[in-house]
Amino acid sequence: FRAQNAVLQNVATDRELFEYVFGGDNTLLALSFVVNIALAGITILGIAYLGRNLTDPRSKAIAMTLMLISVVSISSYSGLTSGLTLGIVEMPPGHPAAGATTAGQDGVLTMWGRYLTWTFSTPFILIALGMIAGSNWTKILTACAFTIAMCVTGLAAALTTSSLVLRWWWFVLGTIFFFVIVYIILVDWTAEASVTGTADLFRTLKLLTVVGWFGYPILWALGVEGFAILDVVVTSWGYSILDMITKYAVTFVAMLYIADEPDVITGGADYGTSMPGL
Ligand code: RET
Repeated sequence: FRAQNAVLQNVATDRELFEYVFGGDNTLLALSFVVNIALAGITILGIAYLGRNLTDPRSKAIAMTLMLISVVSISSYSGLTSGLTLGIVEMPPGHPAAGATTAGQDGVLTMWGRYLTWTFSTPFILIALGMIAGSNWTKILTACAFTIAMCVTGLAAALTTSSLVLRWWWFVLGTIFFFVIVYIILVDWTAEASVTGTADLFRTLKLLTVVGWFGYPILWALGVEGFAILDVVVTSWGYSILDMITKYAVTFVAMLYIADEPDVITGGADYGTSMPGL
């Protein structure tokens, strides 16, 4: 019981974490959260504006899916900003940041809310990409299941304090799941997009997505969770900038295209958006 109590006393509250981030010396870290709240808000409004004249049911479904990416994002960054989804986590023996202290407590600042909310945002990115490619639900939902698995293993890797080997084991598992997604995008959806008539749009989106998504595990490994080469401010800005590419840039590229050429999608699945007989 005494040991448990000691652990509990070492748990930082959301208010302590909020004060640590916004209390003065960490303005850059705070900005890396707040900027994305603004960008997600602008993106939601941008989609509403660009999509105002859409009539094609499949284009509307894609626009709605794109909007949900930023709906999750604005919530995710609100969680980080409020301190609710931040934590101070002690690294296991052998980790380069073992023995570190943050805000007077043992451990490093962990933005675990990022890994949690990727679980909800990345499926919408993949649903939108899969629909643009004209793929079927089997492949779209397979990609979604693997991205959820990938993000949850990332969360597990970040929060595991029992052993260094197990932290990296989670990371390896997540990377294997990631390769399944990369395969679906590069092989299946690329082929399907050329049949569907969206090859040009898909090529741009694929580039932004695959290159952007590779940045996340690299940043995880270099950041404070991994080899601790980058400090938490650089890591956080890294993720925030990657989010700008993989979410907002992808959204605007897709929306501008769909708003301009609503009948661009000529083949592939219709996802139940059309009503037979009407
Ligand atoms: C983790 C660690 C485990 C191994 C791998 C990872 C990959 C994460 C990725 C995240 C993408 C996030 C996006 C968020 C947008 O909202 C979890 C870092 C491979 C690819 C696009």
